[in-house]
Amino acid sequence: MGAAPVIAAIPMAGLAAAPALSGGSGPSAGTGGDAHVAMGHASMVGDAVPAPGGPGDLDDLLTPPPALPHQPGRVRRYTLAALDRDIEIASGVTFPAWTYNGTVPGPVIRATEDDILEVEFTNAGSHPHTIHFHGIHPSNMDGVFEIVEPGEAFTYRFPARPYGMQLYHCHAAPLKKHIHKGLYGAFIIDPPMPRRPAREIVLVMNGYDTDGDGENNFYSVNGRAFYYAKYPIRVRRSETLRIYLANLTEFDLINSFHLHGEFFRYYRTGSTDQFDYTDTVMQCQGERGIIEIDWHNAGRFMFHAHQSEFTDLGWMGFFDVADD
Ligand SMILES: [Cu+2]
Repeated sequence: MGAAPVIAAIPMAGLAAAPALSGGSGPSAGTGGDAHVAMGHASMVGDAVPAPGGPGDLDDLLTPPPALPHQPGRVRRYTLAALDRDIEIASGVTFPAWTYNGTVPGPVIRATEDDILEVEFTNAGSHPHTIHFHGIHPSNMDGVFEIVEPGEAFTYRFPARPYGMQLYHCHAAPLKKHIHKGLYGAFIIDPPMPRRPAREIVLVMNGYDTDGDGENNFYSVNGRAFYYAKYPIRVRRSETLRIYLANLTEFDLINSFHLHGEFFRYYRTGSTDQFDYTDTVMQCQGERGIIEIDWHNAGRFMFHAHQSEFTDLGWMGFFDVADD
């Protein structure tokens, strides 16, 4: 093959703090105030990829808590705190985030249908926040009317339903800002009849506007640009891979997931048995679904947004499928 492909076009705004990227031939000319500056050629996968953090850093966001058997009335407790936190979202690029529990996205919440979900929320941030869950619940648990001021707390408590891939996010005004700053996460509700065994992971798609112009400069899954290109996700060919996928990208109308070399079942929202058989899905803001992959081949397979700009700005990764 020819020259290695360019993987990253780092926006101007990120450059001040960005270290030199490996293998670069120097920035090329920009195209104006909104210019993206090509940082040269770098490896597309492995250690040479410029991505923040070390291996395993995102394991708590990638791997959901295990599903529990159906037991109506059982209480599932979670504790969430809103925290202002500077986080590294791309190599050398820090974002002043508003977080749940210090990460973007926030922690994965999981319950089985008919569990009582109890989320103790403390606002330790500098702005008023709430938690709005998707799903079925009373209006006084909807995260819209009870604004939780800094230093205050609120406990959300309601039966978890319906089963499927749900999500949660802050619903304080202005909504666009509170979501974009990072207050969102995955919320899985398991069906009464357990899903069949699988390796399970969570991928939350998002973006970051680092220069305040209302457009995203970086994209990722689980919060860090190019992370799963640097650290491919290892899976076994004999094991179904189940992906709980959600789109919390602000500013852009849609995001998407495309898998190379394979097809998968896609259950939109995951609340029925209906699925599409495809290799590409599109999600609007707030949409989510469940992907199930039965691998035909071992090897290294890329996954990424099929909006090429999102791919180049961080939303891409790889599965290493091991034969066994
Ligand atoms: Cu908020």
